[in-house]
Amino acid sequence: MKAANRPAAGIDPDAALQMTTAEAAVAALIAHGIDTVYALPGVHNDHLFDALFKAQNLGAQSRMRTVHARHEQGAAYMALGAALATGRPQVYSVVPGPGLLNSAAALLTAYGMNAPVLALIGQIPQAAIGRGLGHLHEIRDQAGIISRLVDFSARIRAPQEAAPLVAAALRAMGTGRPGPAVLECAMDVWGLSAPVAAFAPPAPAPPPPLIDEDAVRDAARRLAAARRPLIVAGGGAQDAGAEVAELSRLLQAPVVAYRRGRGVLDSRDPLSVTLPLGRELWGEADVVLGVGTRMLYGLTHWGVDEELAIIRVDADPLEPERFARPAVALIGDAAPILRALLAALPEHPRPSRRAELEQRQAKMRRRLERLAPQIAFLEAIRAELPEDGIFVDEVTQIGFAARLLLPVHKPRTFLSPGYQDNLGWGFATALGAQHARPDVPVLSISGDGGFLFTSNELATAMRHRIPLTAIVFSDGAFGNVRRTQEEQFGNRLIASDLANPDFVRYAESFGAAAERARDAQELRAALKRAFKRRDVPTVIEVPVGPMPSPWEFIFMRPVRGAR
Ligand SMILES: Cc1ncc(C[n+]2csc(CCOP(=O)(O)OP(=O)(O)O)c2C)c(N)n1
Ligand SMILES: [Mg+2]
Repeated sequence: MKAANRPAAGIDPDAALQMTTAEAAVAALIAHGIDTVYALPGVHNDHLFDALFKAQNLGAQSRMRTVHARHEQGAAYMALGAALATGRPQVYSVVPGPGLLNSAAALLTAYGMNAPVLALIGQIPQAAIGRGLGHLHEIRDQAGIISRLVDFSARIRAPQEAAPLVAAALRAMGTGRPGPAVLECAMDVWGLSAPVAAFAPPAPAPPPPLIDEDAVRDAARRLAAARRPLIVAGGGAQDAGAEVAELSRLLQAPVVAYRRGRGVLDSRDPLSVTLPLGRELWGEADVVLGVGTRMLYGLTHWGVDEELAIIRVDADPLEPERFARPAVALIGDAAPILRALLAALPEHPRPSRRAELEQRQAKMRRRLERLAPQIAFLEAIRAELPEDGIFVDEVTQIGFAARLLLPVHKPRTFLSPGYQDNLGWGFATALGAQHARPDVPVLSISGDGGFLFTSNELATAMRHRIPLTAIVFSDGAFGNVRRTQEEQFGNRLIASDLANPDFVRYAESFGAAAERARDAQELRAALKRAFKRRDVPTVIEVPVGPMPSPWEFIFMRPVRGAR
């Protein structure tokens, strides 16, 4: 029996057992292969935590771990990081009202990133929901609020509903466009006890959507005839790295990636390009193949015209037509569709574009030398972070530069928040990634602004012995905002200077290892030490000055269409 389909140890799958709703929900999660709940408890969820207590003592194969955080956003970001690093669904649980809202930025980010995160949210007593009596943590229309944040949500109203709703939520999270889901449960319902089928077998996965063979042939014909094909890879291509690489080789098509698509094609391949060179190539392309990407930059910044045929591969049937109807839309998971496309493409060798792309990469690289201070730090990071180590990006100067310049070698090793670009997501998300992937080093980078959003979770890293390495680039400012005020608002500086703690002493006060690195060389040495520590987190403070702006390489003028 596969690990994911196993009933909890000692449970006869066919017997009905007296169980609480909470116990049934936990047994169902375990049966679906979930092994961790990131959580912050409270009275609404007491029965759930009691069920989690009992589940931590089950046999090694069916044990559930509970990892408690110090703020609900920390718990939710940790689940998000674990989901992104593993590609598997992850769970968090918090109290209703303020607990839900505290976790909402992470839930929003999970939605934007199509990340399979299941939230178990408490509720006031079932009979009081909707009456506005002022129960603890009551919030008006919690179910309505949730339903605007995620695509699948439901309330568990009885013990017998727990396992089927867990199964339905997990299935919805992995069907079509993946994404988060929420299950609510009233505080008195978690504790209700009834005979429950001990183990609801996971609902069979719906058959994958049939691949539209006509559309595949059409796409293959267009790509085969293209003179300057280009591939744009997004987050939806992360599990199709081999297929994208093969298509790129066959077509000699460069692959553009920015935030979520980094690592799909190894940066060492000269056909692997980031945003600024991607824009040049977009201007020359006759056929663009978008794989698991909204293609926002191409479609809305760089421009489209009649000469450009667009082919979209997307798990979400609504996505390809959002901006404009593409020449061809292929709906479903990227890997099987690209395999069908590869099978339909005639094998006719094209002249190599390797030398051309090497030369153009070198030229672009010379332009990007403007970002020299950032590049020096990124070189130190790449030199020490192993190929399969995970880099967690932030909304900070080094992060912006990393999206353009950090070589990324493997899928799921560059975690970036996508279009939410929400400051402060990084540290707690990285903590979840490191918890779920103890086998590889995870590196979080933050500015001094973003770090203090969730740095309280250093206490969680200590409590659960998570050996994350975190760099804090400290410029005493919301540097990105300050630069805008300097350059565009007559140096009228407001709300952008920061009073900081001593980050080394701050981290040490939690029991973490900490040091200060004054330049790229010192950072490299500090990283070498940090990645060897596998028992405590490490914080490295890097004091920095203002850095050159990356924005000319990100928000760029159109290269085609109505300019
Ligand atoms: C949730 C959220 N709030 C506010 C912002 C706006 N914002 C973008 S960058 C930035 C400043 C970042 O400061 P810091 O983390 O110190 O990085 P630095 O630019 O100094 O390197 C702010 C406030 C945002 N992107 N997300
Ligand atoms: Mg800063």
